[in-house]
Amino acid sequence: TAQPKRPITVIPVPFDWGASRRGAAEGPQAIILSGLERKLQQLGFSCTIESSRYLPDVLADIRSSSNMRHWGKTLSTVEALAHKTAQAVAAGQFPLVLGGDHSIAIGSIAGAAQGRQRLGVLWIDAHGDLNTPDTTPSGNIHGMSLACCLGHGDSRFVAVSGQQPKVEPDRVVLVGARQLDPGERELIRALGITCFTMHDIDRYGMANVMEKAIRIVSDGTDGVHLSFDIDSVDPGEAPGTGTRVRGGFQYREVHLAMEMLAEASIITSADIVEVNPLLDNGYRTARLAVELIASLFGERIL
Ligand code: 6HN
Ligand code: MN
Ligand code: MN
Ligand code: MN
Repeated sequence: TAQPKRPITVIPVPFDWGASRRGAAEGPQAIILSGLERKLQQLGFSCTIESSRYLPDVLADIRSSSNMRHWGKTLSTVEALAHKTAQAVAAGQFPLVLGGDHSIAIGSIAGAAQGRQRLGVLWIDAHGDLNTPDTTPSGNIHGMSLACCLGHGDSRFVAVSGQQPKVEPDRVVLVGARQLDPGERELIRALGITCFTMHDIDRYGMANVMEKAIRIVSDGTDGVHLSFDIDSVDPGEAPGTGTRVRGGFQYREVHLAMEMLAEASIITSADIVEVNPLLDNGYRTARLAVELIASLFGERIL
């Protein structure tokens, strides 16, 4: 069946103050230079790459605390991104947000949730990003973004763009987790969030896991946001990222996941985050990101 091809608005977010190291801010440029636009056009999409001028200049903002590092810079950035993402949705476009570190998902999900009552979120990541200022081991906001979207954490971040929470726990699924902090495990249990760990993928296979994940995030929802952290992929394939964890997705496994999402045709907005060209082996990880985006938008082998 022919899928309706909504125009894609690529939204770059050159921001990395939510992580403990620099470099993810160069991710959008690296992904764009790796041929994103031409690839999407080959797949039949009309595609606009936004400039990053919609983002405020945050350098002078030094508001920070030990358990919410650089929160001032991060808050103004995610507020601007929420607005930009919501505009794209309202214009009938597919927002494809390029990170940047994973803190930016607070903004993209806030934007995607505007005008929707029952957003689903598929969070593909080696981590849970379910810490709060009370449980964070690092103070890095990129480890707290999913918790914020669920209404847990710093109230200024939970309240971005008004509506709170952005998403209900029974419409959230994690895939690929293999490094969860104690507080994150507790929150997953307390909220009853479905989490398919690497153990589940080893045991049941990516196809089974993705079938289940797709069913849960699309059941009764009015849109599904994909938040894809490139560190879900094994560091052997994706070395260019800041918080590498061994034992991630293999190359075909992660493509299969994206291909199944294309087939299911459920994703209405997405972010791809944590590509760090400063830690990469050339453009290897950025190029992988473009390939995975292509699979997500329907590229097939035959
Ligand atoms: N990411 N759980 C760790 C923390 O600092 O909270 C790591 C977070 C990594 C976040 O990869 O998006
Ligand atoms: Mn993440
Ligand atoms: Mn809503
Ligand atoms: Mn991660």
